[in-house]
Amino acid sequence: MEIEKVNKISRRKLLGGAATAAVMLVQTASGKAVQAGFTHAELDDPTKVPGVLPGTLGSRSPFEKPVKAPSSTSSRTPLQDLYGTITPSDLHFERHHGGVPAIDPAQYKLTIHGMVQKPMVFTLADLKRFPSVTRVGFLECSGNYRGADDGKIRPQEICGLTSQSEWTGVSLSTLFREVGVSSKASWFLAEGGDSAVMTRSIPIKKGWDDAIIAYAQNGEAVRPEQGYPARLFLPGWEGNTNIKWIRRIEVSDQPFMTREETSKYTEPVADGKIRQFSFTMDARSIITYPSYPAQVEKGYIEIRGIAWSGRGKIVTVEISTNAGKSWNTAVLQEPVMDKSITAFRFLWKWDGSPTEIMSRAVDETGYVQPFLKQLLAARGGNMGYHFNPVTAWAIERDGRVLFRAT
Ligand SMILES: Nc1nc2c(c(=O)[nH]1)N[C@H]1C(S)=C(S)[C@@H](COP(=O)(O)O)O[C@H]1N2
Ligand SMILES: [Mo]
Repeated sequence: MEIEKVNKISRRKLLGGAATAAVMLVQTASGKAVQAGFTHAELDDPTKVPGVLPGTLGSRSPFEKPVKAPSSTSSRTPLQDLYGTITPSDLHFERHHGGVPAIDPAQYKLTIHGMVQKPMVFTLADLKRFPSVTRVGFLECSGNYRGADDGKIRPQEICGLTSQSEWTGVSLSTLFREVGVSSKASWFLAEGGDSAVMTRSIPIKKGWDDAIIAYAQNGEAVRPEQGYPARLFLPGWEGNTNIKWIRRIEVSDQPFMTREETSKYTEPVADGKIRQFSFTMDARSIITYPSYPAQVEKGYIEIRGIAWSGRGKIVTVEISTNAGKSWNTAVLQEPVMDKSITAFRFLWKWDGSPTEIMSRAVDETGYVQPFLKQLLAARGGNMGYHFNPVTAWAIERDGRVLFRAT
């Protein structure tokens, strides 16, 4: 049993008493004491043993071990292990093209120049002096799709390049007013201070609309992996345009045609042409419970999942429990927010016969999440960026849950 495993080393043997609670927490944070665990006495009756004293950092229960799934280019959020809509910051997906840079916040600068009245250089302290804004929003890499034939893939593999945070920073429009952006400007370049020096051209309209230079994430400074000390956050737009470690903005009257918007982050379409500047993330949803590797039992099952759209609010999530023959409406958990992840649920009574369950999101523009077949038809059979197909889960006779392509 799980308890036996955690019990191998006694916490008291390891630390010699409650006075060393702070030491234990430091060790826990570094991962060393995570498997240290508890004594039998503690687990049998926690009311008979004094607990650990308050410390300097909290930590997860050693019984809970959600982890990102890393590759050399990204690491994916364990969507199947999460609840609600906010991704814990240490489980936010990561995608970086040149690693995570070390940036001293005291040295950090953001330069804004080009078609402006007054080019300016802002320190981090300068950015924090401006009026601040906070909003919840999802971030999704446009390369966020993986399928498989054998069915043994989790939501993490299928679309774990989606996460959501509460972001705080200064509106880019505030900085635009400060430098006096020209009325003739139509684009700006955003440049990162990492070894990839990632650059993207963004229409100036988005900058005036809801773009944020974010220096905080979920109530604390932005994490290094997410762009510390400051990143561009463009609500609803493809992850790649959300330049991390942002150090320069150049205002212009045309796009800059950088590598990431010419050779990459473009999609083939059916007539053999290539679609460029496909900024908005289309509506998508996924059932996160039950999903692989869960096994379910006959009777009532609360189907749970998340839905989001880069175009605005989610208005409906439809659920099918008979492989798409008929659809029911899921309950959306309030608050349903603009360009944000919305949680949904649907109470289902499984009679024990094999079937397929799936979810389909509809956003406020009327856009309906497509099936994989429809997407492939529209893209001339090519896989690529901006793949948001309906995901189905096969429920086997023995209750095992497996991925099914739609
Ligand atoms: N400077 C810089 N910004 C970057 C990247 C990068 O490699 N360098 N990767 C981009 C890509 S492809 C994505 S999907 C998002 C990922 O953001 P996250 O790592 O905070 O989840 O950051 C974008 N911004
Ligand atoms: Mo990305």
